[in-house]
Order: sequence, then structure tokens, then C-alpha cells
Amino acid sequence: MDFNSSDTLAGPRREDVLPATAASAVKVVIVGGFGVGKTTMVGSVSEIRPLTTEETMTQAGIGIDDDYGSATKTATTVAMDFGRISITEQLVLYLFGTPGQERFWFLWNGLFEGALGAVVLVDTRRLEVSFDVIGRLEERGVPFVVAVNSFPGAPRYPVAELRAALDLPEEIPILHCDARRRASSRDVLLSLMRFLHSLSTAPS
Ligand SMILES: Nc1nc2c(ncn2[C@@H]2O[C@H](COP(=O)(O)OP(=O)(O)O)[C@@H](O)[C@H]2O)c(=O)[nH]1
Ligand SMILES: [Mg+2]
Repeated sequence: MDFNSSDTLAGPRREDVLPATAASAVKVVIVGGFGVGKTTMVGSVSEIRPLTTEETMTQAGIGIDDDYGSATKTATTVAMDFGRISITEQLVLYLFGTPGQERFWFLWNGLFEGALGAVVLVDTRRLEVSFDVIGRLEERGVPFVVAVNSFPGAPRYPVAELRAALDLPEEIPILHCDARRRASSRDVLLSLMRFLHSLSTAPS
């Protein structure tokens, strides 16, 4: 586990310090199946060094964790990823990436506590791993946007087809992203903020 303890002892860096103007803090969770890019997204967009509790995958996880693509994936998030991004001088988002594997789902309850919204990351090569995640968000009434992470060789479906395949209502935003790129990850979070805003101002 890497908690950057030696860096912490050296004291906070300038970008680690929350601007004095920050008036609202919003909690956002990044969810999705194993290996869809959650840790990558938190890492690319966070202005503080993301705290991640990645563990090297061991033999013990084989056959228990869904090991799709594990030829290249050697680390897995055990508890969560944590990052921060300032959207404006006043608005700060705290990002929580959830662990993907089913055996860590007991952690979900705590992670959703106080969350205003979620990003569901999707890999079009295995849409079915998103069904459960989406169902859980709907159950808990957490608003979300869907971000399709563009992996090489992954099929590119039109948004209407994705919406039908994921059985999502018309109002849920679906967008494409590259979780490795800061600007792209930021766009996803901005879409979520716009969506949350539209919900809060929609006539009931
Ligand atoms: N090509 C491509 N690879 C990605 C992208 N996002 C993540 N990856 C890679 O996919 C693997 C799994 O990503 P990770 O963030 O650990 O997934 P997590 O299990 O959801 O946290 C890593 O090897 C990433 O480098 C992307 O947008 N494009
Ligand atoms: Mg991860």
C-alpha cells in the first residue's frame, strides 16, 4: 500500500492546500466494473496526489476477482481511490473511486454516504458488468452520468444503442471519455455537475 508517508512528513505542497475561497465541497463517487479505469480517472484529474490503496494482484485473487485484461493490469484497488478537483474557486469536488470486485461491495454503503452524484465508467467490451452497478445506484437514488472509457479495440456504439443496452432513461447523460486524459475526465465531472444542477432546478 502506498500512502506516500514520507511525502506527508515533508508537509503539504501548495496544490494540496484547499483555496480559502472554497465554499462548497461535493462528494462524487466513481464506480464501474473491474479495470474500467476508475483509478486512472481519479489519478488523471486530481489536483492533489491521489491517495490510492492499490495492491499488487496476487495468485489468491485469481478466479475470485474478474481477471479480464489482467495480462496488463497488475494492481487492483483494495479500499478506494481518493482525489480532489476544484471546479471553480468556490466549488471543490472530492472524488472517491470504489473498488470494482464483488468481494469489496460491502464497502459501498459507506462510500455512498453523503455522495451527491456518481460517474459510472463503462467498457463497451463488457457492458454487462455495469448492470449491477447501475442497479445499485438506482436503488440508492444516487444521480449519475455514464462515461464510456475508450479502450483500443472496444466497439463504438451510438449513444442511443448504449442507452437501450444499459436500459437508461432519456435524461441520464452518456458521454465518451479517455480516463487517462485530465481534460476528458474533467469534462465528465462537469457533465455530472450540470446534470445535478438540472435536477435541482427541474420543476417537480
Ligand atoms: N487505452 C486506455 N487504457 C486505459 C484507459 N483508462 C484506463 N486504462 C488502463 O486500463 C487498466 C485498468 O485501469 P484502472 O484505472 O486500474 O481500472 P479500475 O479497476 O477501474 O481502477 C490500466 O492498465 C489503465 O492504464 C483509457 O481510457 N484508455
Ligand atoms: Mg482501481
